[in-house]
Amino acid sequence: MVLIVASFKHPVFSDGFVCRALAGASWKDLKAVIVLNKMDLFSAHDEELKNRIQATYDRERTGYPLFPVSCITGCGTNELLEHIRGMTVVMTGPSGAGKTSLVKYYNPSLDVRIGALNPKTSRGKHTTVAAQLIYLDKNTAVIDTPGLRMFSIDHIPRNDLQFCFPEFADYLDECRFRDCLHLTEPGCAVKSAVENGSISKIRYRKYTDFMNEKKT
Ligand SMILES: Nc1nc2c(ncn2[C@@H]2O[C@H](COP(=O)(O)OP(=O)(O)O)[C@@H](O)[C@H]2O)c(=O)[nH]1
Ligand SMILES: [Mg+2]
Ligand SMILES: [Zn+2]
Repeated sequence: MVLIVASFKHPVFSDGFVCRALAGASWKDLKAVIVLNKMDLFSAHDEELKNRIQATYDRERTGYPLFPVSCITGCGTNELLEHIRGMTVVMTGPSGAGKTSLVKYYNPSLDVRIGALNPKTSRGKHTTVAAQLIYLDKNTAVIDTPGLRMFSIDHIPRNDLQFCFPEFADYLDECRFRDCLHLTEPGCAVKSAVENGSISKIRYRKYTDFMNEKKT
């Protein structure tokens, strides 16, 4: 299972990063979970952003659980731990999102380095330089990995990217053309689902962005 650790701010939440990582996990048939860290920074005017993120990755549609957590207050961390108990999971996420802090939260005696954020850009500084497997209890382990600027999905063939967006699945057989790639084709059931709100516009937009990036 992959934990995609993103902070809801500092650094700013990136749908691009999260959607790439989700697609990458799906391509390898790995389960994925979204961890929305730094909820201690939440204030009243962040309500809209939080609702927007939760709607975009809505579990009913995408199948991905989302855990809002904070490594400072500990909120949400028990629910997350229950979800991963007994498994070995790998974390990925932008530099500075708080991956190492999360392991440290669960395992305070651990000697790991936590990075300071660049005060100008709120970006992380790649403090974790190698992957490290840490046991949280006898049967549960987390692999901390170096932060990434970007998660590449170049290895996913263009025609297969559609299968890496689980919420498209119900519509794929209903497109007019068998080889529909859900871009500009007429009679596309995926696009109709986006228009009537059954598929998130943001998720679909990421799909089209990624498709346009891919040449073949
Ligand atoms: N406010 C707040 N800051 C956090 C939280 N988790 C991590 N940080 C801070 O974010 C920065 C980057 O953390 P780090 O764990 O090194 O991120 P990584 O690059 O994803 O491993 C550090 O300054 C942490 O103290 C959190 O839940 N809330
Ligand atoms: Mg780290
Ligand atoms: Zn289509």
